[in-house]
Amino acid sequence: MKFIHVADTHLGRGDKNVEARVHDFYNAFKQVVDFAIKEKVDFIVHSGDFFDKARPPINTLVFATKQLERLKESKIPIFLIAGSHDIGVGETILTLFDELGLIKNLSSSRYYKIEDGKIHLDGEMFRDVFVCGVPGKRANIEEIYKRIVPANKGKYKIFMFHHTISDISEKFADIPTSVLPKGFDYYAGGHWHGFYEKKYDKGIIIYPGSTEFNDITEAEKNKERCFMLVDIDKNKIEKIKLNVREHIIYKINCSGLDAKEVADKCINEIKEIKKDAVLVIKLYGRLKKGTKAEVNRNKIISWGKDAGFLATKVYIGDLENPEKPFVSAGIKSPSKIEEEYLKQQKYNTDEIKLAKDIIKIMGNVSGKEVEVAKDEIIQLIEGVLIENKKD
Ligand SMILES: [Mn+2]
Repeated sequence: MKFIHVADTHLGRGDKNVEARVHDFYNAFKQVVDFAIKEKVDFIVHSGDFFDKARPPINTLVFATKQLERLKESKIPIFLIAGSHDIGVGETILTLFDELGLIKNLSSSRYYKIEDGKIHLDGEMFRDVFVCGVPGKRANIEEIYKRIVPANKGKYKIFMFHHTISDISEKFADIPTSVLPKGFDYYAGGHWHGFYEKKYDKGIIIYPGSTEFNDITEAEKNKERCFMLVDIDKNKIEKIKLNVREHIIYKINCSGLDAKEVADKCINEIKEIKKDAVLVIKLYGRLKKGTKAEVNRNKIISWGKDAGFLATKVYIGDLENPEKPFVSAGIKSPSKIEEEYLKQQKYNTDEIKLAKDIIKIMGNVSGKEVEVAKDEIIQLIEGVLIENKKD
């Protein structure tokens, strides 16, 4: 018996200014479905973040429905849990797909009952395989794990979850690894977007990672995207590589430059030109003159377009402005001081508003909410980019 383990497909995600990137996320999932049908796997487990939002756009729903119907026609069930992105306020669209019989959402209330303070996971049997899981909620999650009692059935047992374990990263951990229930053969992880594997109890924990690059740090850390093919009888676990859009990343040192010289320096330094790849330029160092807001990003972007790149992204987060004397503090509020400082750096009113919104979000971040804050910030920035595009 063979199954596929996939996670974090984030359907509906992608750069809103580059339509092709939205299709890249579709294409990655379609590769999984094609493979499943071709290899005649028995079932699929998906560890959450199937969609990027709890209420995805119509186009995304059309795409997902067609792919799930292909699986249904081939009699390949897909067992799934809701990830942090699938869970919105109130219901998730997964309920609809579950009701239509296109997926089995094992994190829905149909699959567990609460008795004497314990959470009994009933899961689902597929022949002699037992599959169960918990949704990617964050609130009180450690306590919830401690109350979990999975049903004891099946010859081969799969536990699906959508949390980062402390063994991967203490900093980003949602749960200590040790709260995972014991006795499973395969711990199908999601939420952590890179590949990770580790033995646990008598089984193995595996995170295949996301199927596409959700942000630049993912493309920077690991060029590969994959899903898992597991042959239960042969006790064999295989990584299946996905064919995803190439990201070419350049880090360009701008120390001692005038802001006006930065664009030309970037254009001169880019030697590797690949048609249809995403070009990522990360600027760093302290400028000698001008401010980072004065870097002519549009010149770099339009050069990238002419060179044939699908998209060009220029990041100025690590670039520093020339040293300036401090603003006198007096009895002003921190917010006022931030604003004055940003004005002095020649940012315009919209940019100052964006910066203040970001500072506000970051001021409320605790370790566990980093991903949520990151999403909020990305949305803020994308919002501004779209606004500017309209002008
Ligand atoms: Mn995710």
